[in-house]
Amino acid sequence: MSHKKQTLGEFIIENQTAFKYSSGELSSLLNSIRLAAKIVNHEVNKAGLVDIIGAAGDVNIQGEDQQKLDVYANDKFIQTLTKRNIVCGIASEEEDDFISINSQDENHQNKYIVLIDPLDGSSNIDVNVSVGTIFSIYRRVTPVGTPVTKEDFLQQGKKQVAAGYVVYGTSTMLVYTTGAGVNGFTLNPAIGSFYLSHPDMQFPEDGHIYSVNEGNYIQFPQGIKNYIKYCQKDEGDRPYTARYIGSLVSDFHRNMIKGGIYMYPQSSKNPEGKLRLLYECNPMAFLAEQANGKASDGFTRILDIQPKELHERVPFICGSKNMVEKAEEFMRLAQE
Ligand code: AHM
Ligand code: MG
Repeated sequence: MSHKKQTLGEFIIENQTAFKYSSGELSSLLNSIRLAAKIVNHEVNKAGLVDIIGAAGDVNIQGEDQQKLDVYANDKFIQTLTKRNIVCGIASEEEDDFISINSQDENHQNKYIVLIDPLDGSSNIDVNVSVGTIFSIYRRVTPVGTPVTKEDFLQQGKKQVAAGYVVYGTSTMLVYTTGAGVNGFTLNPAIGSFYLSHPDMQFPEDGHIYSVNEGNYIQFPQGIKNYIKYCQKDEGDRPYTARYIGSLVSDFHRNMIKGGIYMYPQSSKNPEGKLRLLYECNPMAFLAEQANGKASDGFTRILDIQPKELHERVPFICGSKNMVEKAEEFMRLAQE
């Protein structure tokens, strides 16, 4: 069969045996995400048509306004993930605490933990700019059949068994990894199926795009300031091009295809950075490494960080390997 015609459903089944646990459960879990992604996509696509956009009035745990579509996406992913007896716990950007599934049933065999940002970049919705869903999957560390604990969620990113994102862009794509490379699937909205369109995605080792909210420049650490000046210097293949959508998934997706670096550093306003380690940075870092890229907090590999809190934030530098290493070098030099 030609790769171009392969659907996501077929791909998941065909690659199931390559996965070390290979029980079919992860395939089923990925299929739930595929299904929820289609439902959310349908709703996101008509955001401009129906009166669903705008703040729902709630404020999430980080003190940010929640858009109605965030709530919708959160509900749909949780509903879909809960239905099959595979997932034992879910943590979401939109939920203060983790959700324990089947915790009353001692016979349940559910092994997987899902961490999710159901609709990232949602402030972009009312201006018709791309948003995304980010997901991260682990195997639980506590015994099967017992209620999940925080320990199941606070695992280092390198323990992820799968991660991915959906970008609701000019086309909708689902991009994921199970630790054997990164593959991208594009939704054909007429048929409602995702097709393998971007097999074995790779960050170019070098790039010419830098993505950062430069409005925060004055508040950045000196190493980042110096790196930004380096990007702007008229020398060799520089200056680089600045591209910042303000939607992590879209900025990452573009940089992976074209070559580039995304940065959300610490600042005096956000001393820990803004992005969340567990359901934003770790999944993107896993994807980046699987696509020959790199992800760091400026000094440490993101996937090595031991999380302490569910909603913990971390400075995030991610993208083409040589660019991330250069930014790290500037961080190191500024420390000396
Ligand atoms: P959110 O989870 O509240 O949507 O915030 C995450 C988003 C990222 O998608 C994006 O890269 C970043 O926040 C943009 O932040 P800023 O507007 O401060 O540049
Ligand atoms: Mg988010």
